[in-house]
Amino acid sequence: MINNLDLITESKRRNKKLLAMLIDPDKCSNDLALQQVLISACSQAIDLIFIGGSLITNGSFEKVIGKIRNATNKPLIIFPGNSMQVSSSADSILLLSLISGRNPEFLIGQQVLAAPNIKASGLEVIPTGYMLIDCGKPTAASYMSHSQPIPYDKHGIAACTALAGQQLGLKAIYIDGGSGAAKPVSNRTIEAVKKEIDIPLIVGGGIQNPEDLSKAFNAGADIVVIGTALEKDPNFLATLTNVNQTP
Ligand code: 1GP
Repeated sequence: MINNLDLITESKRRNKKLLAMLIDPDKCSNDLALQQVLISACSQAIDLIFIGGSLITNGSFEKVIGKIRNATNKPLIIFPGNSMQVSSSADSILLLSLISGRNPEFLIGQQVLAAPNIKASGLEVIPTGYMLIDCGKPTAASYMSHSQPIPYDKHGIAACTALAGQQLGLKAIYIDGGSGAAKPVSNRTIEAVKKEIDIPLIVGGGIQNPEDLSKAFNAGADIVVIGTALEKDPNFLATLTNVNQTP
């Protein structure tokens, strides 16, 4: 029985930081791009593979998951942009509730639509409070979810939102500037959220270099997610040797 939540929680307990690669199937439209993605996914630096996207236009969700599954046994976790992104070829799914927003469709509506498919898939469900932070520009996630991100410098709002998520019984909190954010979530926000919660903290959006990654880990992220930087430069991982993961 796959239990990636246990793996994540146990890593947090041991202060072993985890690096997650985000794969957007829409960006793997040609074989070369897919090949690059698979090479990165197999890199030793990557602990977890997240897959999903705000909008998938090329119908490649299943195909890309299948290719990743064939290439590696690393934990493969769906990070769904909507209720259609469910596949039994993955291990787990972050069942996201967009707790930073006030759009009921992404707080509970999409989850209701996905519930029967998730049950039938046999995926491990990881209930996750998802929080968008305004990191300098509108992102696909904020646009597609019709939700207003938490302002960049409102650490208190971010902290209380995460705490409420934990009190509601969610098992992880993901604070995200959105894919391709102009800058990462601030250290102060990560620290403020970390101080309030005991459950694992996932941080992503706008991580562009080893310094950004290091800062996010040091501020309290248990898992850092990188997508765009890896899409732009497959050699990015080679620069990370001294950054992650056990302090
Ligand atoms: C987006 O947190 C992820 O939801 C990753 O963001 O693509 O900016 O790395 P980037």
